Amino acid sequence: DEVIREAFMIKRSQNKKIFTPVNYKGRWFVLTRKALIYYDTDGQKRKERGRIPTDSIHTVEQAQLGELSKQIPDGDNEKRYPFQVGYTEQGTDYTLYLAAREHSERLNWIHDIRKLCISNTRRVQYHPAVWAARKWTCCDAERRSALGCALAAG
Ligand code: 4IP
Ligand code: ZN
Repeated sequence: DEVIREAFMIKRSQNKKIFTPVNYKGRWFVLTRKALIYYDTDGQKRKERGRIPTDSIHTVEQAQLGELSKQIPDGDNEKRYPFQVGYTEQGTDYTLYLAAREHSERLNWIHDIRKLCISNTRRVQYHPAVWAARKWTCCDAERRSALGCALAAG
C-alpha cells in the first residue's frame, strides 16, 4: 500500500489494558490508505507496535495533553503540537494522542487522515483533552464514556 505520509512522532500510551502506565514513546508513524501504523523505529529492521485501520477512525482533531505531557521523554522536551485519533476496535472506543514537531506538520496529518476516513460516521462531539486520574481533564466528567464536551470540525 502506498505511503501517504510518514514521520517520527511522540505517542501517548492508549492503556488498552487496565493496569498499564500512562507514558510517551517516540515511534515511526506511517499512513497508508488502509491504516495508520506505528513502528519502534524507521528503517529495515523496524518492528510494528500498532495498527489502526482507517475505516475504524471516527475523530481526528487537535488535542491538549496538559500536565502529563511533562512525561515526554528527555531530549524531546521542545514544544509539541498534539492531536488525537479516535477509533473503534471491537466495539470499544480508543483515542491515540500524537504530538507532532511543528504546527504545520500537525495540520497536514489531521488533513490527510481525515481525507481517508471521510466516509466513516463522524462523531460530532469529542474530548479535547485526555482521560487521566479517572476523569476527563477538559470537562471533569467522571465516566470514560461520557459524551464529548467539544464540537468536532466535521
Ligand atoms: C506501554 O508502556 C507502551 O507505552 C505501549 O506503547 C502501550 O501500548 C502500552 O499500553 C504501555 O503499557 P511500557 O513500554 O512501559 O510497557 P507502544 O506499543 O508504542 O510500545 P499502545 O496500546 O499505546 O500501543 P497498553 O495498555 O495499550 O498495552
Ligand atoms: Zn471533555
